Amino acid sequence: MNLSVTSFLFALAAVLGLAACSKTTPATDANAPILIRLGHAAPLTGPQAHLGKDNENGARLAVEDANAANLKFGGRAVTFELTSEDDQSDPRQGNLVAQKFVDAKVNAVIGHLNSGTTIPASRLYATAGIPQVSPSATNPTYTEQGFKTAFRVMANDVQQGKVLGMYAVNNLHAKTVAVIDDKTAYGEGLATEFKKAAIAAGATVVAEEHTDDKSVDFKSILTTIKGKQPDLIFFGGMDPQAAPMARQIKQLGVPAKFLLGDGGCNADFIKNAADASAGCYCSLPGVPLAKMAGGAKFSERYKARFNANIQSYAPYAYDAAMVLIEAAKRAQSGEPASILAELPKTDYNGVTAHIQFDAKGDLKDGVISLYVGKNGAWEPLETISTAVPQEDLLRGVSPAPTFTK
Ligand code: ABU
Repeated sequence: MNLSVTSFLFALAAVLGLAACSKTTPATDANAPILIRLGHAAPLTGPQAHLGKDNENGARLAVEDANAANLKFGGRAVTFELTSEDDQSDPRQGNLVAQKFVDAKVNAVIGHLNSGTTIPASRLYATAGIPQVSPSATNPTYTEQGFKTAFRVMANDVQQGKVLGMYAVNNLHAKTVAVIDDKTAYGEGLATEFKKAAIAAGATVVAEEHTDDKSVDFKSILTTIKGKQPDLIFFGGMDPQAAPMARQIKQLGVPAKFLLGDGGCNADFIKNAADASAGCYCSLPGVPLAKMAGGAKFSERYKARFNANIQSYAPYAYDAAMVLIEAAKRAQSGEPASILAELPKTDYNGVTAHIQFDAKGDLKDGVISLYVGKNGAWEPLETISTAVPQEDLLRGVSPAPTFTK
C-alpha cells in the first residue's frame, strides 16, 4: 500500500470516527450557555417552615442578583438556578433530600438549615464531591468531620455557648441556672457548651430538663424547675418551643431570667411569645442586622421582593449562596471540583461579614451578639468577639476591646 492510499484510508477512518462519535457525544458548542444548579435545603413545612422560607428567600435573592449581572465564563452566558427542597428539619428526610441533590448532580448546596440535617447530609455531599455551605447550622461537628466540602458562614456553638454561659453569669448575674434542651444536635450541643461555660464562670446548674422539637407544653418541666429556684433558665432549641416556653414561664410565675441561643432569636419568637418576650435574652452569631455593612439595604430589598420581614438567617443564606457564586466566578466554571478548589480562598465582603474560612471550613473571626426582648422587638445589647481567648473574657481580663454596643 502506497503512502497516498494509506493517507486516504486514515482520513476516511477519521471522518467515520468523528461521525460515529457525534451520534453519542455532541460536539461542545463553544457558545452554549452554562447552567449552574444550586440546591437549597431547609424545613419548608412544619413548625420551622418560617425559618426555612427565610433561608430560601435569602438564597433566591443571591441567585437573582447573580443572574441580573449577566455573567459570562469564557464568553459563555452563565445562569444560576435554585432548586429548593423541604427536609422537614428531620435527619432522615434531610438525607433523602441530599441523595436527591447528589443524583441530580447539582453543582453545589446551600444548607441545610438545622445541624441535625446538615451533619448527616454532609457525608453524602462529601462522598459526591459537592460543595456545601450552611447558612445557619451551628453544631461544631459539621466542620469537624474532615470533609473538604463542608463550610459555614456563621460562628459555631462552641463559640456561641461560651459567650452565652459567660453572659449569663457575668452580665445577667446568674448564680444558679436551669438548662433545658430539645434533644436535637443543635439544642443539646448548645446546652452542653452553655453549661460548661456557666460552670467555668462560677454558676451552679440546679436543674437539667429535656423536651423535643415538636412539644409545646412545658408546664411539667417548668414546675419542676420552679421548685429549684434558678436565677436563669437557658433553653437550647428553636422558637416554636421557645415562644410557648416563655409564655408558660410567665404564666407559672417563675421568677427566672430566660436566655436563648440563635434558634429562638428571631421575629416569630417575639410575635408568638407576645408580652412574655419582654425581658427575655438571646444570642445570634454575627453583628446586628442594622450594623452589617449591607444590612439596611438587604432588609429593604428583602421586604420589597418577598413582602415579608427577615426572620433571622436570610442574610446568611444570601452570603452562603454568594460565596458559592463568587467561587464559581473565580474558577470561571460551575464544576463542583472547580468551585471546591476556590472555596477555601474565599475573601468576600458579604452582607453579614467579611467572609474567610479557616482550615475546617468555619467562618474566621466570628462574633456573637446579645439581644433583649423590648417593646415587641429584639434590641441589640452587645457584640462579643470570639477571637479573644474566652478565659480572658471569663476573668474579665480584656473585656473592653471585645464588647461593642
Ligand atoms: N443554629 C440554630 C439553628 C440551626 C441549627 O440546628 O444549628
